[in-house]
Amino acid sequence: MNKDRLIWMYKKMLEIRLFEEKVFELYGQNLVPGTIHLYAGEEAVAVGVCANLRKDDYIVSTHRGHGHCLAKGARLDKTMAEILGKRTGYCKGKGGSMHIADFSVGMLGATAVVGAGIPIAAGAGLSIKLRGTEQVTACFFGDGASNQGTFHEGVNMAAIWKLPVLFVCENNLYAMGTRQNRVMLAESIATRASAYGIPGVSVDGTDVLRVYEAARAAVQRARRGEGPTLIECRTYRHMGHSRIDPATYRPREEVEEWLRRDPIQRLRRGLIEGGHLSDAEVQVLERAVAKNVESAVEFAMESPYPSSEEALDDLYA
Ligand SMILES: Cc1ncc(C[n+]2csc(CCOP(=O)(O)OP(=O)(O)O)c2C)c(N)n1
Ligand SMILES: [Mg+2]
Repeated sequence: MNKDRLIWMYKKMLEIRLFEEKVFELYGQNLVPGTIHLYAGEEAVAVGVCANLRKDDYIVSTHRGHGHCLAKGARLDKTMAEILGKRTGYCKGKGGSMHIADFSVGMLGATAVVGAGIPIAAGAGLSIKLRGTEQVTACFFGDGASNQGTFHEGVNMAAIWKLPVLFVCENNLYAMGTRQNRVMLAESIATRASAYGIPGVSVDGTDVLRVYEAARAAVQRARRGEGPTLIECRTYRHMGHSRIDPATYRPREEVEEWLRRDPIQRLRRGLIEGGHLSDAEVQVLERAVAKNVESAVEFAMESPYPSSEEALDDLYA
């Protein structure tokens, strides 16, 4: 893979991690309304997929959506402002963490309703097909969402109409406190693809290169008009389900094993050992990313809250 793309992927993954560390900190200071679902540990999924997408391609996100937004090119400052409920945010501060959308970069939106993004992605795929634009839609969702009826209906329709959609399952082994093996007998979610007559692949979601390759093949197939692919990325969230969940239901050895497989540290080692960047160059890059995140926080902190008179603006009635 070319060096620029590798570096872009490292920067993006790190940006997402540092951005969310700030969100976590600000939450602790009572500056984040609602709750937050952090993506730490799963960055390689959003970044490996979005590295294959054009600006006019679409993504559909979930309740754990900050990483998807940033990987698709949403702005750090407007994303942070939205999370803090500020008027300068993507939804003028009225959506918050779980409802960010940025149509200008093809980010069609996050949703708090588990599995609800799957039919939306199929619909976006149908729109692409009717317009004949060779765009694609990548739909992110969790292992839990793959047990919803929307998964069956959305994937089946996309399959029969050969819609250009990547169904990207972030299998982090848990849906809130419920382990995957308690609610489904199939070990791999990718095997479900055969029920719809489409390809299903399962990859190590902590290795951004494996995710990138799987997504590349799926994007090529979609742009050729051959239909959707189901990609299962085996990954893990470093933190609890949401900010208030201490995740005591997870065995310590399991957590430690996955922490050792941190996708960001993994690519960092690869970049240095592969001779793409020196240790010093990596540090320069890391400082630059941290500075960008810092500026986003400053922007969001200095921005005003929406006024009460604006509460009903932009609402459908
Ligand atoms: C339709 C619906 N049912 C239940 C919930 C409550 N809920 C929020 S997140 C979640 C777990 C989702 O698990 P998964 O799809 O694996 O995504 P993850 O949180 O692991 O990223 C549940 C049950 C919801 N938001 N929507
Ligand atoms: Mg899950």
